[in-house]
Amino acid sequence: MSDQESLSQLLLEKLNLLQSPNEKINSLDFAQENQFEHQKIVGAVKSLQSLGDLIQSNQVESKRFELTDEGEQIVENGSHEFRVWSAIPNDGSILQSDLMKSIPDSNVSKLGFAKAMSNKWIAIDKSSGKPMVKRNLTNVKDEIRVLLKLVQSGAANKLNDSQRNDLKKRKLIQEILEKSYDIQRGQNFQTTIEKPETDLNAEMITRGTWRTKKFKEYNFNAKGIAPDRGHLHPLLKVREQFRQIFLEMGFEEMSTNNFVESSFWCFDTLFVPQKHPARDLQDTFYISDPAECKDIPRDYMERIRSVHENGGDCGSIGYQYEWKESETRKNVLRTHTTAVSARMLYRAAQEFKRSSGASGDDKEFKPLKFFSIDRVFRNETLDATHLAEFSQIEGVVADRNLTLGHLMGMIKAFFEKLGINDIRFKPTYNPYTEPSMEMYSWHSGFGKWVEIGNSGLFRPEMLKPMELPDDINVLGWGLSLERPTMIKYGISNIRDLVGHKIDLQMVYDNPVCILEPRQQQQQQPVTV
Ligand code: FB9
Repeated sequence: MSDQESLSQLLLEKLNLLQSPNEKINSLDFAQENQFEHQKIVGAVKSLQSLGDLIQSNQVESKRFELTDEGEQIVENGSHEFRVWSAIPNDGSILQSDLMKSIPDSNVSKLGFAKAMSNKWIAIDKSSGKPMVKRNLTNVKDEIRVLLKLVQSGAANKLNDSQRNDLKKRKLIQEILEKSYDIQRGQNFQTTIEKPETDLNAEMITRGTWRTKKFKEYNFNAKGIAPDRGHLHPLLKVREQFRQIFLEMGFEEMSTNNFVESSFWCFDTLFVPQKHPARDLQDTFYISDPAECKDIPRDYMERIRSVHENGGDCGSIGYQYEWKESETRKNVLRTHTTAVSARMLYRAAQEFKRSSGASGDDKEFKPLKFFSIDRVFRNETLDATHLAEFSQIEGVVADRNLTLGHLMGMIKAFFEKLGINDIRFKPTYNPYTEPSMEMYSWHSGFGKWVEIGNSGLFRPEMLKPMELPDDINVLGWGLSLERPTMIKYGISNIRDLVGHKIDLQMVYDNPVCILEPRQQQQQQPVTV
């Protein structure tokens, strides 16, 4: 018979001894009387409850007092005031400072001295010019200690209200709210625990014993065993939220299924000069095989060459250097999804040229709104928030006469949907956008402005060679997926979010991430 069963048996026998059926036993009293852990009794009550109405029990709350650590100390060493009084020689006096020093814990000496004074147990005599402390009473009773011992022995009810309030005020005792059970005999009370059958088996049926057997109630509310199933990684949960936001704003997703990109699309079309540090080996992963990209539109490439060398025909002087085809054909792991945006803009420009060329008339240019969320790779120094790869989120809009105002408006509308409203813009530099801005938002938790992304209006040196109509401007902005996810899930080290060291439980236990906007419910803005 297990502990719990023997405890249940004991409880039944105790109940059986009660005079009347509606007499009750309290689980806490029963535990104290029999030196059992209350939790074990609660376990026995719960198991008896599950056997149908053998017993009746209802949860009750009771208050009781227990000593605080300081209270324990006083029971141990006497009250502060008593210790101060005791430290004074019975027949003499002591210098106040020596008295205070004689008691190691200054908290005790200070409180004790004040209390002993107010109890008129001691007095100060300054007649000698120095504060000498002497006893007023030759003997005193350490009332406090006595009362605390009573509380400790569970007899707090022996104290009167003012005594109890005084001890509470001195933080020597504290009130504990305790849940316990009042139990009494149930309709089908009996002292033998007949473990109900949990299964109907063939033998019971053949021998008909099922008729007399007691069967355990079906617990139709029992939660089934959670089927082992896959879990979306937090990054993918947040990615889905960002996707929804873009789709709500009428953006189309760009296909980003090519981690390997030519330097042409990754850098040159974006007017990133071939000597730009971002293209150095220590910043970009170059592919050794296939090292070179074959299919680059020849005419477009020549326009890129001239815009780099001398600005082409878009009112720019370019970079005035000798542009190399060999450099542009080098394959890399893309360092940003802006390479994909370049491909998309070029394709749109060529399509528009073809369609308007074919019809000859100045066809209406349909505004373009595209987004991408996918992996990019940078050969960066690894630290707590940087890996050699991250997921870039990018939005691009192409339309007639777009301005910086449109860009700011679009960025505000985008972050509004993340519950982020107070955004500040700071000028910055990107080779492919002018003007360019970093965005910052106030982070109340960190108590500082946090950079939440980058943006700009794509340069004519990038757009003209694509043969986009002159008055088409293109705005773009970008941020990472990891940063918001780390903030949302309160993760400070990127290695706890990505990689073989992450604790899968965190993935299982983390609810779906909702980056919902403010007006829905007074939710805390997503702290950036
Ligand atoms: O994500 C970034 N910060 C960020 C974003 C969101 C957030 O919380 C959200 C609300 C819930 C919290 C933080 N950053 C961009 C800012 C910094 O973290 C920065 O230090 C790191 N940046 C990455 C690049 O690091 C080298 C983040 C990454 C980044 C930077 C720029 C772009 C995209 C990602 C871009 C762009 C761009 C510009 C113009 C046109 C088109 C695209």
